[in-house]
Amino acid sequence: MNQTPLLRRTLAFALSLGVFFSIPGPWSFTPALEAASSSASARLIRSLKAQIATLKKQLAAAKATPPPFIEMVKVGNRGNVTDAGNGSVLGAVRYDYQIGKYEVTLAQYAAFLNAVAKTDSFGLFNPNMETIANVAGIDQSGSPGNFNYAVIGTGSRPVAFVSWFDAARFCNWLHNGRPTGLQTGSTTEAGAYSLNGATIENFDVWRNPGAKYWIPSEDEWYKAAYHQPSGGGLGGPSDDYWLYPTGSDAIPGNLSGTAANQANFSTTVLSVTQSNQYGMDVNYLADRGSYSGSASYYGTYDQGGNLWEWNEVVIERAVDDYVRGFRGGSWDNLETTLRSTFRTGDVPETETPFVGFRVAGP
Ligand SMILES: [Ca+2]
Ligand SMILES: [Ca+2]
Ligand SMILES: [Ca+2]
Repeated sequence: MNQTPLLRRTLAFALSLGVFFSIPGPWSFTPALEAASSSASARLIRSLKAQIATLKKQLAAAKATPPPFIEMVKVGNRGNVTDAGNGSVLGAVRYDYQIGKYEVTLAQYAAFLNAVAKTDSFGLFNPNMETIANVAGIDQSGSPGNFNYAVIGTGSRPVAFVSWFDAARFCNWLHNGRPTGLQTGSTTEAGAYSLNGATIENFDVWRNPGAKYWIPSEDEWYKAAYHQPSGGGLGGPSDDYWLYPTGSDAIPGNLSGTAANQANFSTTVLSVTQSNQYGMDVNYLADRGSYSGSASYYGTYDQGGNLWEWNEVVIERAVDDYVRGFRGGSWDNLETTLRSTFRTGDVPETETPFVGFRVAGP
């Protein structure tokens, strides 16, 4: 073949990209090519180069697919034992599942509100999301039927002032494919949980079979936070469970950044400001994953601190005392609340600047 060195290099490059045979074109490897004039070769080279450039752009675009709306991590090691070393019956999960890498963020919750809370029938928005500067938040504008929502500041901080029911509705919305519309059975009221307008205590709500997103069970949340096998060279403590969700049995610090065993909770100083002075106008929430050296074994961030996180468990169940669990402590709490041994909760309609949530899935 009388191809020029440049043409050979170009063809070799096309082959190395694995795209050679997908290049459409008016050319082919026939004896006619050998007879082509040098100007024809030059045209061919230009054409090939242009096609390769187009293909490279298409490849890059294919690789740069946007991240999923909710980033999840896999929690394997199904059939693990409970945290018996702590005298706990929690932590054993018989199946593989996924859990949110981060708490649900303001940006995600604002997208939810813009999709299904133009008319906010079931109170997904709480005005405190806008006005309580410590955790703000989300701004609501417009009027009923035309509400609009915008993130205040960075949207990577977690959303607070959400009830257990708000979290359940968010899961339904994800389950239903993030639809837009009124708060109905096809958007927020059915799917992972059959809510049908429920917003207050003393109402039985359980995860439906086939749910695609849900509020983690207490065991699912606990395992993702504290479990790390000791066997098989997997590096966990002898009883397979850490005391803190930062992969440690030692009391964490509260410095953001790459240092190990850190979280957004309160020591003698508040984490975000590193000051012991509380300020009403200060936002004390950290962007998701800010304590980047402190992931759990399964790769979750901020299970300890930032905000407490709702789980599915019913801790108390009486007519006037119906309590759902949350775990992990918040920006305003001490390290003891981050521990696996610290279990608490509140009536499920409670909305505070200390409690948010993350989602789980199959
Ligand atoms: Ca609400
Ligand atoms: Ca342990
Ligand atoms: Ca948290």
